[in-house]
Amino acid sequence: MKMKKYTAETMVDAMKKVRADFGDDALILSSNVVKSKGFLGFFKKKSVEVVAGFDEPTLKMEEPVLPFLSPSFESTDKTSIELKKEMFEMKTMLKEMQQSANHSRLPENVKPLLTHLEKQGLSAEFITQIGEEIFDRMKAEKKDFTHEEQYLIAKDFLERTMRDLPFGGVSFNKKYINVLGPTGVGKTTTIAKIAARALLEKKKKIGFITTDTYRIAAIEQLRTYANLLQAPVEVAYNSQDFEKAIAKLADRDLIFIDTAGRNYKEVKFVEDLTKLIDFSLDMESFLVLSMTSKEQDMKIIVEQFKAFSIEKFIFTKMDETSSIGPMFNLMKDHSIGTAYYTDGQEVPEDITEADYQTLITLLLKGAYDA
Ligand SMILES: Nc1nc2c(ncn2[C@@H]2O[C@H](COP(=O)(O)OP(=O)(O)OP(=O)(O)O)[C@@H](O)[C@H]2O)c(=O)[nH]1
Ligand SMILES: [Mg+2]
Repeated sequence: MKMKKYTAETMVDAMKKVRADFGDDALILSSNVVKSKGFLGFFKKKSVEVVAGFDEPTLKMEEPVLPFLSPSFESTDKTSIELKKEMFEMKTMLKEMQQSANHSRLPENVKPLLTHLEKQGLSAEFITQIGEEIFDRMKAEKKDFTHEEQYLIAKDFLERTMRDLPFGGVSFNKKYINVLGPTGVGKTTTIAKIAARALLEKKKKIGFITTDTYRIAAIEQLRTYANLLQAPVEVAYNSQDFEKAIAKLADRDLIFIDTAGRNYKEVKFVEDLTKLIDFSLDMESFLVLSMTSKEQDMKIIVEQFKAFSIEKFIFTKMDETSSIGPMFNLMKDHSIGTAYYTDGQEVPEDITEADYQTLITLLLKGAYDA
């Protein structure tokens, strides 16, 4: 993979540069907003730093390659996919070895807890830290701990890791609530749930803008919810429409922005968003991820959206999984907390404002079930 780092004033400019070099198939490997120090805290400048990569096309099978006639075949082919795969496998193996070495230092009665956390999909690093903590405390107190005592240590460790991150639903301090995320994760349904609660429980005047104009059904889906809530919907096909929608909904307390689910691993779709939505508005942006997605894919999506100042995550489809470890891994790795989690299709019932204590209880639940 070819990689290159770009710095630009805005995400849009950075994306343009990436696209000029690598085209539509570029992958964003990381993105960050960097602030220059400025003079005595004045003249601070924000810029966006993006690392992008491009996978070079590998050998096509139909190419007449005769390995025995070409001594370099094995090595050239290996440099591409094979090597990357081997590296990945080796890293995974090393991690597992390190982890089991750590586990083997621990007494037998700690294993059910660590095995439970593994099943929950908590990262090896996280589990090792918890194991170490229990081990150190046992050493210090020169005794084995009961399951209850271990549970409390794990709970305490998880709480310390999570307590400084932001948790809880919309703040109601910002007028615009922007909901982003890949296809089909539950963005529109979740918007309807949050909006209904804002209207029913907080008596807010709500409105909607949808920028999801790729499918007629998407507009209709949002309209159906908006009609039930007797709230206006504006459709924005381009940035001019978006500005007009903002003006039309000026009297609203809260405006929910629904976006199209696209394959956001591709730069061009992320770039489309920046062209359409005015991210400089007084806006809270949430990234919606489904707990049924693969963790590796979620990680890439989070990287792609980092420069959008994601306030918090929203995790959906909790009802369709029994392992919620990846949620903790993502929060810890990116220092982003969680606003809500959803656990069903019913609007507005199936949504809960997240707090870390409840999530930790859910993660540890069943640790000692035989
Ligand atoms: N089981 C379950 N299903 C959910 C949950 N949230 C949403 N869904 C379902 O997931 C499907 C997709 O939901 P949408 O809200 O249309 O998802 P979206 O992200 O807006 O989809 P696109 O706009 O196409 O990207 C629908 O069938 C929802 O009912 C949840 O928490 N649990
Ligand atoms: Mg949608």
